[in-house]
Parts: sequence; structure tokens; C-alpha cells
Amino acid sequence: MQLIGMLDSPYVRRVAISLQLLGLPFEHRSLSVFRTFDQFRAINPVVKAPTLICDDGTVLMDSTLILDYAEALAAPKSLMPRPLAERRAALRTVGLALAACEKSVQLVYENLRPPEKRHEPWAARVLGQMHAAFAELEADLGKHPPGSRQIGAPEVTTAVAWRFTERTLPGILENAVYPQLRSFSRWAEELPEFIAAAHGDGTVRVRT
Ligand SMILES: N[C@@H](CCC(=O)N[C@@H](CS)C(=O)NCC(=O)O)C(=O)O
Repeated sequence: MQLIGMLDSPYVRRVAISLQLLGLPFEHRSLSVFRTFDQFRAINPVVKAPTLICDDGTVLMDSTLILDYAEALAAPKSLMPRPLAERRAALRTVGLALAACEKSVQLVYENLRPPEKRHEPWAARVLGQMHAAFAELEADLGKHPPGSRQIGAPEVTTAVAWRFTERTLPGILENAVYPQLRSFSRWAEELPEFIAAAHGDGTVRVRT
């Protein structure tokens, strides 16, 4: 399997970390949807990161769908809880974290526009939605006592969303009060699977 896309994308990083946690071997190619558009397009005409080239050559895209496939490959190993109540809670967390990613990515893309083409009310709306998602995650994290931390799909997506926003929108989180998320991020980023797939333009360094 080949994972295509850069680790400065929260979606690519979420897949890279999850594949490791699921024990699935893969090769990572750090192609940019911007700088290496043509090379990316030769693999996936839609140019979406992440893209997964399966062992039979099928090209998949969208992190959630790629992870659905990865979960099927890795079964019975899974990053999602089976019991209904826990699964419901996990789905809520993943949804909130993906919304935070989406809103942060929209703000990054908004910043790509020339200043005269930016629409401030839209940016303010997106920023508000991003903070709303992080505020919900913060409140939910507060319900879990310290020491009960496990790493599964909700934790991976939450930590990746936080690191992405912190790194790509400097200043936006600095004055915001999210103590649980800050401490959770510090914990998650120390895990070997996170270190091996550090946010940025590097390639996944999987231990053998
Ligand atoms: N819902 C998708 C979002 C993926 C996404 O938007 N990726 C960005 C990179 S962070 C991308 O491919 N951007 C290029 C484009 O949309 O043209 C997922 O979960 O994979």
C-alpha cells in the first residue's frame, strides 16, 4: 500500500498514524497537492490528499473512507470501540475533530487569496465554527479523568486537528483557553506513531 500526501495535512497524518496503530505496513510518498500537482494528478486525477494506492492498484481517497478500508484489512484489530455507547461517543469526537480540521483548512485556503479577494465575514464565521468544535472537544476531554487515556480513532483525530491548527494558523490558538486539549496534545505527540509521522513535509519513518 502507498499513502500519498504530505504530513502537513491533518487528513494524511491521521491516516499515517492510524495505519501504524493498526499494524498495517505501507510506503509513504510525501507529494504536495500544490507544488507537485502534476505528479499527484498522475496518481489521482482528482488530486486529493490523502490518496491510498491499494495493493491491487485501486486508488482510494478521503481519510475516513481510507480508514474504513484499513479497519477492514486489520480486523479484528480496530481503532473504534464496538459497544454502542462508546462507539457513539467516539463518532461524536471524530466528527468534531474532523470539523475542526475542515474549518482550519478553510482558513488556510482563505489566506491563499489576495487580500482584496478575502471576505472577512466568511473568515470570521469559519473561525467561530473552528473554535466551537475545539470548545466541544475540550469539554468532552474534561469528562475523562487523567490517566484514562487510550489511543484510538477519536484520540488520533483530535490530536492531529490540534497540531495542524497550532502549526498552520499560528496565533489563533495561543490566547484561547483549551487546557485539556493542550495537555492531551502533549501526551499524544510523544507516542511513537505520532513521532514517526510528525506534522510537516517529512516522510513517515516507520520502525521495522
Ligand atoms: N474529507 C477529506 C478532506 C481531504 C482534503 O481536503 N485534503 C486537502 C489537503 S489538507 C486537499 O486534498 N486539498 C487539495 C484540494 O482539495 O484541491 C478527507 O478526510 O480526506
